[in-house]
Amino acid sequence: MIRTTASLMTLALTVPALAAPTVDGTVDAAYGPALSVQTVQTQFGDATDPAGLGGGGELDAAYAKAVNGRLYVTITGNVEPNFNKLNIFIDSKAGGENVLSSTPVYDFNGNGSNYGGLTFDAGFEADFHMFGRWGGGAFEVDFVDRQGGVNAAVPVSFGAASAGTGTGVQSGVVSAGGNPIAWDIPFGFNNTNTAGVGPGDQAADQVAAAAVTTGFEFSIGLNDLGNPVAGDTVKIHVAYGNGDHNYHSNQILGGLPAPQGNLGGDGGGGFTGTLSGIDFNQFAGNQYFEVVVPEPASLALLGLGGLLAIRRSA
Ligand SMILES: [Ca+2]
Ligand SMILES: [Ca+2]
Ligand SMILES: [Ca+2]
Repeated sequence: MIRTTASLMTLALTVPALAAPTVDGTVDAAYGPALSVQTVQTQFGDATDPAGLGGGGELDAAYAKAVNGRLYVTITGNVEPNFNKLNIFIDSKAGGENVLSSTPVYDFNGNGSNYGGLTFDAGFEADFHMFGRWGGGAFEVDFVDRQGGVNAAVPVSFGAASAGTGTGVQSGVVSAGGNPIAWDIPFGFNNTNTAGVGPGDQAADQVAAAAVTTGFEFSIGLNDLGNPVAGDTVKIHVAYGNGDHNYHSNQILGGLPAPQGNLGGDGGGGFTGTLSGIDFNQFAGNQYFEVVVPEPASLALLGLGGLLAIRRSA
């Protein structure tokens, strides 16, 4: 009786580790607990429209998991339909930029160059920049290989939602074109959250933030991220800012110490035309979170099989 219970517990602990999330903008149990939970209220507006079409933007929590050769990520919260940007920087291979270069030119009016001078926490060297935005129609996503910041013309893959356009729940695909991605990036966007963090610059209600289940979700092939292998750590930094990439909100994951207002472009809420004054070393804690690439599912199954064989022979 005890042995049976132990075996079932082993199964219960092991099976979720093999399950891949469904990419639809809603957090699956397959992710496990959040890797980062918001620490400050939002100064970019608190979303109140249950249809997901109103104003307000916030980053409530982050979930990530590498499984079956792909990285799955969900950022819960809201993205205002005014072309404000949800920015996700990924450090998944050697090299990259700890201080972003202004050389790469991408996005509307080449505004990606406004990131030049922004400094991440020590140890975070960005390789890729993904960003999403919408204006009430289709949710759109770009994926940029920054190539170390040394080239102006960097490869960019783009995708717009193909389902649910104009509503608060959408989905689509950033199509593989070989450069920079060899495999599609499916994404889901669900903007219907009206809870989570409230408006302001004070400490966030982290229980409420962790309870939000909807937001932006995608998966990407590990081979399109420099092919991190089992045991490697992928670091992810998330920032909510304006459409021109020159004014950041106070919604960052990992979160900023509270109280904290908008970062603006100078780190203190001021507008300078670029993000060059932001240095995340000036804020306690890491403004990124980590996900470790696990052993391949086949090896995990082997481990489970071996464990059961030992129990049977006992
Ligand atoms: Ca890197
Ligand atoms: Ca909220
Ligand atoms: Ca920091």
